[in-house]
Amino acid sequence: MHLTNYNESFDAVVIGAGFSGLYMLYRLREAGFSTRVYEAADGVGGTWYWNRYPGARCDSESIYYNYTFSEELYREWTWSSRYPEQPEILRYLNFVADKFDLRPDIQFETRVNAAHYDEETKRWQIELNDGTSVSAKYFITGVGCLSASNLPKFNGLENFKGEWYHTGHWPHHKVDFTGKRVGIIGTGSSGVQAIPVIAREAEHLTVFQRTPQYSAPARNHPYDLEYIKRSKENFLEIKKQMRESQGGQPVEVPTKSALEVTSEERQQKFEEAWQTGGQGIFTSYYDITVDPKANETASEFIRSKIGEIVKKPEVAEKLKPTYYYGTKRPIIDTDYYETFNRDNVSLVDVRTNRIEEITDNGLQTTEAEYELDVLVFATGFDGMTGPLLKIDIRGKDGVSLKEKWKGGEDTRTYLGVANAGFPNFFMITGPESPSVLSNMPVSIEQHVEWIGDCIEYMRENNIDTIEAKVDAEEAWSKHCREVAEATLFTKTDSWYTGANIPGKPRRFLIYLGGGGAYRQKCAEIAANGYEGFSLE
Ligand code: N01
Repeated sequence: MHLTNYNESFDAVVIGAGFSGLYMLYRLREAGFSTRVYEAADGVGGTWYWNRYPGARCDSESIYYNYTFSEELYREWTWSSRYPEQPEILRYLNFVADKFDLRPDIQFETRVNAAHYDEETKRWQIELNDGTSVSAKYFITGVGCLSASNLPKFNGLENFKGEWYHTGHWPHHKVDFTGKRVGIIGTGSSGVQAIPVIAREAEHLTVFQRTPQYSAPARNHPYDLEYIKRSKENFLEIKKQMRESQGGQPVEVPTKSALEVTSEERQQKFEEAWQTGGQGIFTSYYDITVDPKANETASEFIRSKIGEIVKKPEVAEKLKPTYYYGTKRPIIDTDYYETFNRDNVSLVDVRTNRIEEITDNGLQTTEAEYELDVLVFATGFDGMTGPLLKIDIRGKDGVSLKEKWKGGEDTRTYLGVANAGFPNFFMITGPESPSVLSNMPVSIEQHVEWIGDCIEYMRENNIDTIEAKVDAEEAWSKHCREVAEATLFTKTDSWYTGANIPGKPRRFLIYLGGGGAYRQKCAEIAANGYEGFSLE
């Protein structure tokens, strides 16, 4: 493709109007760069626009799951509860868009099909799905890590006479389950949130489970006004702690091994975390995700809780996971295991009772046919690289990102933000950055600010292009893999490793060195004149 008739040209084009794109637009516009955001949806919100399934809510505490770049914004917005539901988070992002008057620079209902780097003009040529094209000096993706939904290829879906939905592309109208026989495939975070809510409405809910999951109670509750007032007063301290912390939340860093304490002490700690709700078990001891024996203590604690909660022993057994706890995203729930005590809920283990096909009337497994009126796919996403590879992104010599990453066999980036061979292209929370194993808004802000500073630096120093060097990229990618290999994360099949997508090469693409340390590293690289980059 060589586009010459640009409809418009900008300093920067950003894809996506979620947490990433909104702040990137604000940051660049404040610095005086002409910026256009393209967004496929008809509104802002990104993840929180699309994931409207019943029960969708955040699993980071709300007072930390927001922007901290503006104290005024932090003080103006008040969260209702510890883990607010999707509509409230979407309202927040709309509030941000209105407060900073972002909409005039966002073109909605527009997809970027392709972005090609033109070596002559040193600009990106960006092709949109309406047939027009624009050009930009800087091309920035804010496409998220989990926006390419995964609909597994089940034979016969086209014959199904009922309604079907994917949690990641939920319709905007209310889906009424009343009096209906509903089936749900998938028990990750989305399934675990949706199952209790659908079960309360449906005539019958059949849960098709491939891998049982560890989940802990969220113990969501409304915030009291005094707590909110204190958090606003302590804004600067909270912001500092979030930015310096390992995971983007002011959580006490565990200093003890699960194996150096007595079993009574450990049990008490896990029990306290269980009663408090949230991710406390995951952060209880420093070796939970690195030492199999330490991991087993937490895994067994949750399995024993499942045994206590679920009344039918054969159902409880099916619900007990065996993989290393925490190496798939630790889930927090409201009444998940309890839901399997309801008379209108049944559990099918599709590892032993395999799904053969979707039929006109429901779902056929190797053992039975389940008649269904509604089928819900809570089957997740092609994570990390999926959203980027949906776009035809080509750098120097017309090489595509897909080719550069060898179809996923050799995905490598510099800092998760840049790619050798792709000048002036930045990825917000790209592969090999802390992204999904940190509190996303914090990691997003760090990338946006780093990219914004970099672009300002280029303007001040009359630099046309910035491009990651091959050896710097190689070293970063190797470091990323070494850190991951020292943990149990790489030992489990999960979307973190790409194992959820048939045929996707297995590669762990999240930087596990900690958000605070990563932030420092990025700052040092910038302070040293963008070490590891060629600037021309
Ligand atoms: O997706 P998942 P998700 N046949 O990949 C099953 C974030 N998130 O949408 O485990 C049968 O975790 C699959 O089985 P298995 C969060 O980061 C956050 O739930 O692969 N089953 C699994 O059970 C999360 O981690 C929140 O064996 C099939 C399920 O589908 C990420 O998004 C809320 C199958 C997919 O689980 C993804 O979560 C929601 C097949 N062919 C999501 N293919 C918050 O709380 C897949 N499965 C903020």
